[in-house]
Amino acid sequence: MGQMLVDGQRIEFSDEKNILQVIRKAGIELPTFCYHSELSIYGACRMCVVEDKWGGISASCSTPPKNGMEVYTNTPKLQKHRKMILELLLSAHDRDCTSCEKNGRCKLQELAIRFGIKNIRFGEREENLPIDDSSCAIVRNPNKCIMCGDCVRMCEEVQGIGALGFAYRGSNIQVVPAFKKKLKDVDCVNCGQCRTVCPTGALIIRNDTAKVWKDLNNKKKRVVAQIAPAVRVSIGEEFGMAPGEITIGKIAAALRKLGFDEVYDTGIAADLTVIEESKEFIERLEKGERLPLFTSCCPGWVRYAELKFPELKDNISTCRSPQQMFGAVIKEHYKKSDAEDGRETISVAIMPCTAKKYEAGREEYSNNGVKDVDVVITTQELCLMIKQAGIMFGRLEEEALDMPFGLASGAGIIFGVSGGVSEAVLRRCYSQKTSSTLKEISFVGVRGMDGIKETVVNINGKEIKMAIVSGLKNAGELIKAIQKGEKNYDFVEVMACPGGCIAGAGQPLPSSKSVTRQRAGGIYKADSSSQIKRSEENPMVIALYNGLLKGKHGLLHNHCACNSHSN
Ligand code: HC0
Ligand code: SF4
Repeated sequence: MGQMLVDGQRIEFSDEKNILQVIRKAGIELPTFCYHSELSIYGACRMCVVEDKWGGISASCSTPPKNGMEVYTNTPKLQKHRKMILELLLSAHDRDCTSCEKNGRCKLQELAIRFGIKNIRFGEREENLPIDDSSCAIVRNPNKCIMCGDCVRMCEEVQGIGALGFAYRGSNIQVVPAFKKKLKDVDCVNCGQCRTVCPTGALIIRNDTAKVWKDLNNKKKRVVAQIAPAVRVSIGEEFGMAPGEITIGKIAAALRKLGFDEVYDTGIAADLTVIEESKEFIERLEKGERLPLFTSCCPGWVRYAELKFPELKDNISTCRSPQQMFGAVIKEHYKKSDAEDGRETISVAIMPCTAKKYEAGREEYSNNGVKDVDVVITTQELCLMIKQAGIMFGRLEEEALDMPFGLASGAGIIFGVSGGVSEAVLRRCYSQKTSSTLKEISFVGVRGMDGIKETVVNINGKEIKMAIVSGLKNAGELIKAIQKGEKNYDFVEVMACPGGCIAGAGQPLPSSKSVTRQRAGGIYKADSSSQIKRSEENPMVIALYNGLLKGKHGLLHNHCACNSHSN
């Protein structure tokens, strides 16, 4: 515990690691491009500088607080310093702000306005570097990069991948994918987390809305939407609503106004996943083989495992992700009517995730060139479409989803948060089906935002060890501990994004740190108010197993060694 003076105000500190945190405690918003509390300190942008009582200047993010310290945050010297940095950044920056995707949300633009930058005294940038749009998920525009290194640290420190790095020196310095290759040719898993910290338009989500508009305007196409669990608790933020507010009814109304023919819930396919994955898990437990079972619904994680731990191939569940189960089921469902009425069904997935774009394009999810999921758009892209159409989202009357694929159990909905898949599988595996069992399950340690959660549960007399991981670096560390024999589990849930899909890179950019928790609260609230809590009790799922899926369980699985899914 200590005290320091910030602009003459006495502020106490205890576990603050740097004076930037103490200054924020004083209610002063110091500008910074490269400071993120979850990443290491880089101290490169120097916007957060402070002046001491002797006129010395230092970066507040990399200076630890000391008792009796006295700093000033807004002196003429600091104002001049910050303006100079902004002018230098702007002079090297592609300034086509009006057509930039980040217009209105760009940190550089925001600070240039805040510091009243009108003229840039330095010369214009000379060359235009090529835009890298090779990735199916992320577009990289080096002309808008300000070298803060946030993306590099995110990819390395949170995701444990290191797909991005610095190349060249001095004024030629650039952030580039490893070995200066294109993004699609390096170990990028398309998680998009680099893009969540990029302050400018240097990293943006690939925009696939044009494809959707084209199909919506074609009468010969039956355009069918599936809505992922996490979208319903975040989309409202873009329209002034609170994070966590459940807006599934408004999403349905908006999609119909946009011209979608049918509007369904990915959560029903999550219910199918619960049933298939639980069966697979119990079988493996009985045989004592291919354990731990790793979940397979997060495409960023699956790609990471393929690249970094290919030896785990047989441990990963053979279940397709809910997105891909839904795609396969929907194409099967409309096969006959498409042939009869001469229409083609286009399946559009609305996801919080950029890696879902990659997943839908994987070879195994196409049949003779026809994809199970034709287009994936993120929550943000849907917001854009809603705005383009002039729909006032907040004012929409709530509408119900369509049947037969518009009903998900609470278990299917909680997939959207880290720990949700595990909780849903436990609900299925426990033979006791009382409401107190449900409560018990929610308290065993599956909930919460920790990057690694561990729990031991007793399923029908057998002790089961589970781990729930989010963030790929955490996943890598856990796998290494398993491989060294230091850890032992039966079931491991992995989600690439810290906190799970609610924090996917395709979601609206969170306005504060508490947003992920609020979204999680919304997901659990949707579960609490759901009349059906368990996947196997969803009448639409039961009807599917008794109808369309009879003899066709293969639609729900990737190839696997056991061959037990043909019926
Ligand atoms: Fe997720 Fe999913 S829960 S990955 O986070 O499993 O994107 O929301 O749609 O597929 O259901 C994302 C969210 C999904 C899938 C489901 C799973
Ligand atoms: Fe790294 Fe994910 Fe960004 Fe790819 S999308 S560069 S893996 S953070």
